[in-house]
Amino acid sequence: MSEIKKIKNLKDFSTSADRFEGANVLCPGCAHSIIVREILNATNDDLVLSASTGCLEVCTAVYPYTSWDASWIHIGFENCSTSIAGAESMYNALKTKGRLKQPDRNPKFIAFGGDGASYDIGLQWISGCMERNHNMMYVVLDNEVYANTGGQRSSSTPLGGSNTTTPAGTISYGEKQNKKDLMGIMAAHNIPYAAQVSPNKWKDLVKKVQKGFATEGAVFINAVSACTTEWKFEPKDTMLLSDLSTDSLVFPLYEVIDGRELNITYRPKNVVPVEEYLAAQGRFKHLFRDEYKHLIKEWQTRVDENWDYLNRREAARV
Ligand SMILES: Cc1ncc(C[n+]2csc(CCOP(=O)(O)OP(=O)(O)O)c2C)c(N)n1
Ligand code: SF4
Ligand SMILES: [Mg+2]
Repeated sequence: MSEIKKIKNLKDFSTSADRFEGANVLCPGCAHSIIVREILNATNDDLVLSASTGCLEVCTAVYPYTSWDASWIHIGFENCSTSIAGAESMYNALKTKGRLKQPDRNPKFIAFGGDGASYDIGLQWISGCMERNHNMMYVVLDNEVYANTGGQRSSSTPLGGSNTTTPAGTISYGEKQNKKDLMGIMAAHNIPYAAQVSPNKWKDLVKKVQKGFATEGAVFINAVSACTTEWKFEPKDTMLLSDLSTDSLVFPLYEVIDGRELNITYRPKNVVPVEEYLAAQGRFKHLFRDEYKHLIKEWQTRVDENWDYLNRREAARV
């Protein structure tokens, strides 16, 4: 068992163990890089990483350069999860056979995928990894859109969002479907640990990731990742948007242990109306037109109902 890394303060945390370099071509203000740094800086252990195709991969591995100072593989949407599960299985087999020179190093096996890769295309493969309970962490960088290919909707895209395949205009308010509850689906695999995180609440994120690293078995993390380009906000406002997403309860922060015990890990002192979250992003600006304003109410109702549901689950421990 490796030791849990001690973190003194934000400066110490943000400047330690840089295995993901700032040199990359992600858009200014992209939350992907902040989340990845927060996760990797939560441990000093060796890392075995994969990334499916998407902004994170495309912008950090422009041949012949790389931003990754760790074992890292770029692989398809489908097998980003299983490549890491395979590496973990191989590691265990070699350990069992006594063929590892340093069997006590306890590397961390982490797969990163976007929402397109995870909510849609790679879903059944992730499901298999979780069901087989591989000792790995799967992280979704959830920006609610296929960002890297120009902003197509995914099954994570929320109601009323304007995207290139569900554009808002005179005859449409944009996305017609509601966002898929991937956290619920993954927790229903009864895996040891599933959690939702956001980069603005870095202590909460680190605590959960370290808990995940200390867990024997499959861990699923859904990270809200504000996208300046597709959500349409100024790069300087990434943390403001992240605050709005957690404080409006659009992205509630919670964990589910063994598919049963649900704990809410952040309760905003002042809950922000969902309207403020929507108003801060260009992708929702049409919702403020008279004919679409009813959708803002629909949003608020859904967010309230979900919060109520999480609270009841927490109280009931089922
Ligand atoms: C099977 C497959 N289908 C389509 C593509 C084309 N493609 C490359 S990146 C990308 C968008 C990825 O979206 P997401 O997973 O949400 O990551 P993001 O770029 O938003 O971070 C798509 C559709 C692909 N590489 N593989
Ligand atoms: S398009 Fe969005 S996810 Fe992609 S690099 Fe830019 S801000 Fe990040
Ligand atoms: Mg995406």
